[in-house]
Amino acid sequence: MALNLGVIGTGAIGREHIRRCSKVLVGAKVVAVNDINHQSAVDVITSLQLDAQVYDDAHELVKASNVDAILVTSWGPSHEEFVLAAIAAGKPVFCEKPLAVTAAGCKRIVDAEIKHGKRLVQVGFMRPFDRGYRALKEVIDSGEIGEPLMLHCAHRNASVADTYSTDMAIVDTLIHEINVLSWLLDDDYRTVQVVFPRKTSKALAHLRDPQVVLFETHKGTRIDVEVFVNCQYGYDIQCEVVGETGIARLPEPSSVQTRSQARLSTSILTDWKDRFIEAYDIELQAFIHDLAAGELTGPSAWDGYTAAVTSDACILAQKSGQIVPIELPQRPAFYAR
Ligand code: NAI
Ligand code: ISE
Repeated sequence: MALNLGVIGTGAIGREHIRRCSKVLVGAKVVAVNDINHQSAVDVITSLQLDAQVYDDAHELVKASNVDAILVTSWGPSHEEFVLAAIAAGKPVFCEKPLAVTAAGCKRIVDAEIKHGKRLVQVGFMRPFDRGYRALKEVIDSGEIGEPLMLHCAHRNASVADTYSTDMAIVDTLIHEINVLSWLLDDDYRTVQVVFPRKTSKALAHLRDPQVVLFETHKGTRIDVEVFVNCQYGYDIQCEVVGETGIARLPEPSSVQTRSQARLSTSILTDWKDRFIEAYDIELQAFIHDLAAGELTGPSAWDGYTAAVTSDACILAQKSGQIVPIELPQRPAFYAR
């Protein structure tokens, strides 16, 4: 029997997730949608020709008797309220990153879930589902390149909205690397420093761009992540792992190579929706499948919480220019890997 989904937030990623749950994935259908912009909710069900009800009150959607599970795809500051409401109703919830905008908010969700006694929350960290990162992890875990010593990474967006601020480079953008790199290395972060290179003339006055985030892990691995959100040329995610005996790189997304007009070329994607399209499909299919099987296994509320603790330290490091310690709490048995 199909899982009935209620979706809160019908903006860019909300529409994408509604489309994939309705047209691509198996085992679920969208029966209810909500957005503070009523017309946006109406437009999405009209354009996808869905038989779904529009709710003007998200809490009524959460409580609706025909809604089995919730997708939270609204703006970050509203996530905590809706995830807590889903837990209070005893309903599973897939929440886009960030789980909550503060570590304290994430902790409230962790506490509510533990009190409920069973995992209900999956966070929308899709990179561990990406074919390229999985292949990279297999190489690292196989021991082929020895112990990882250094990682050189980049997270580049062609451009960002005028409302994008310097701290969003951490909480909105780097948060994906915070999640995926600790998973990749099976290691935790110990310290962070943020340095600002020469600023690009393509960024608005209020935004410091690019920035370089330098982590040290507990095992001593050094990681540099360049976050550059006005790079102009495309959406480009890079990760190179330097090991004791070799180097492994995240594969480029597949694209046709052409030989034409005396040039050899391969196009670069421009949109996160396309770069991670398969990973989004897989993460949500896993959520639907795991619920049918009775146990969630994807990125947990604990992963959302530790990412928020780490991003808080990154923000302090942005402001102080200093090396800031990252003190991650002990993982409870409830969230055993
Ligand atoms: P968006 O601005 O395009 O859409 C957000 C929608 O939520 C808007 O339609 C807005 O009206 C609605 N909304 C805001 N507050 C609400 C509330 N209290 N109740 C009901 N509806 C509300 O934003 P976008 O890009 O879709 O991002 C949404 C979330 O998804 C963010 O947390 C963002 O970080 C995350 N995201 C994750 C991505 C990923 O790669 N995993 C990619 C893009 C976004
Ligand atoms: C956006 O919110 C995302 O989550 C994308 O994956 C990321 O690449 C982008 O920088 C964010 O703004």
